[in-house]
Amino acid sequence: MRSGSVRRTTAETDVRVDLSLDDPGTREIRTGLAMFDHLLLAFMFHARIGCRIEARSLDAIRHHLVEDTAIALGQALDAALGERTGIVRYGEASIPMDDALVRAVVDLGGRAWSRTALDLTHERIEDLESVFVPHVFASFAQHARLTLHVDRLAGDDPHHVVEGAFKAAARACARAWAIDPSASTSIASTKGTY
Ligand SMILES: [Mn+2]
Repeated sequence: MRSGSVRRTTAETDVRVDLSLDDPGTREIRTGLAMFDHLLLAFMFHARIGCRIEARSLDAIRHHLVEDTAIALGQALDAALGERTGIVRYGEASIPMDDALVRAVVDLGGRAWSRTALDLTHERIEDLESVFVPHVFASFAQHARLTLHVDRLAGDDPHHVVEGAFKAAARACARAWAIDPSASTSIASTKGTY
């Protein structure tokens, strides 16, 4: 069973994340930001992850809360993936949501990189600042040691675009960490290591 737990406590936030890649039984998410909870739940649901996420702001600065939650999520995923043996490694998903169409492509080979091109022009989406969205993906990718490219292919409604992005990233990730039954070696790299 691939699982990871992280407790990250700083002067700014207190974040606890428990993830289970292979047991989607429970999903409890509380960050205090409704739209962020909504997006994280969409991610966990579509990645088929069981999770408990409790994030509390200690300094009332929203940027810190969102960033530290993404860092803890990435660290918990890195722990859950372990040696990353036997996995497909790459994943891709394009997800429509009415007017919106978003593509996410993932590499779990240990290279931390993120590029988010969603063309968000609204300052806020519900109670979440748009500028946080690429920062969440970047912090998550850095600490999970994965490469993530997210592109808006179509769409005007920013709620649909952003929700589509989280769902696409989730489906791409789930495909990438799926166990590959045809893998001839346990590491999906010609180097024999990530
Ligand atoms: Mn929604």
